[in-house]
Amino acid sequence: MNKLIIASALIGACGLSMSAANPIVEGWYADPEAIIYDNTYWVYPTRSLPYEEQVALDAFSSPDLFHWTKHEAVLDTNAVKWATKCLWAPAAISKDGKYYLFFGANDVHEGEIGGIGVAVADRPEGPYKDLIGKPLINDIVNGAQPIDQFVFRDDDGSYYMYYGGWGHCNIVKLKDDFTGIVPFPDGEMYKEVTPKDYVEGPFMFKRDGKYYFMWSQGGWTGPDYCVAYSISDSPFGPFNNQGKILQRDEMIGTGAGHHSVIHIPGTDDYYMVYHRHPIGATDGNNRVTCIDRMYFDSEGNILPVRMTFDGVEPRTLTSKK
Ligand code: FUB
Repeated sequence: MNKLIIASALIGACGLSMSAANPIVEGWYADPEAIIYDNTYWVYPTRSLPYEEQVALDAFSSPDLFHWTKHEAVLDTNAVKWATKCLWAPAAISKDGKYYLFFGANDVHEGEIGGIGVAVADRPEGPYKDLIGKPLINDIVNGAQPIDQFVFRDDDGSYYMYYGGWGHCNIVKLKDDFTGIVPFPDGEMYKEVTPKDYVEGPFMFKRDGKYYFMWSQGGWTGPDYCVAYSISDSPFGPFNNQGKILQRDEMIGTGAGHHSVIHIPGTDDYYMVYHRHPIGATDGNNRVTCIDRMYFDSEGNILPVRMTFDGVEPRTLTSKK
């Protein structure tokens, strides 16, 4: 029995409140994408290892944000003939009974094969197979490295993908079957939506009719990596930088960023899932995945997220997403 389970049993027996510890799982994991599938929380992170060793993605599932089960190598480069390394920052979404993982591969540069791919499975735990046998986006457009995609479903049923490293962010519209991208009404395929100080790791959610766009700033190997955000009336922006909401805390961790957000259906409760460097980390890849609560003020602004070692209280789900 692991230490967390013993602790939870003891605390539960004493009638005290308990919370899951941060980091939520053992090991170096970064860029966590969190999503709810059928009352279960799923987290799909990057294995934070040297690039050549990033040849698979693991997933973690939980009924309560406390007990996590590891699903090893849900996507492997063996299933993606064009990908050899740098499996990065998956974006998870389900549609029409299928589960999709959009992923970055190969740390692509101009003239190379790689970029953003898409894989599909019958279950959240995979195994995921390459959907189209080639990258969905290989080219560098508007200066954006094709990595760090996030897939957002708007209320009208449109699927948009935000993506981009190297300080540039594009939005594209996905085909209904996710096998490609389609033009916008003005004929453009890619629109740049880069906010001030943006570096990578975009994320979007909608609350009370407003579009909350979030991203990471700074260098991910260093201590100042952080998350900032913008509120807009449109999925296309403009996205004015409204400030940092997750950043280093010398008592807890540094380089906190590349996050995602969990919204509990039917509530106004939100969680931020992110990675950070433990205090004293010596390698840029020393990144661990954590969860803390995210709150809003009465005007809808996001309040700075307080990083903790305690994490969040266990929470089971009752409604379907
Ligand atoms: O983990 C690989 C890369 O590190 C991600 O793609 C970036 O966003 C950064 O977190």
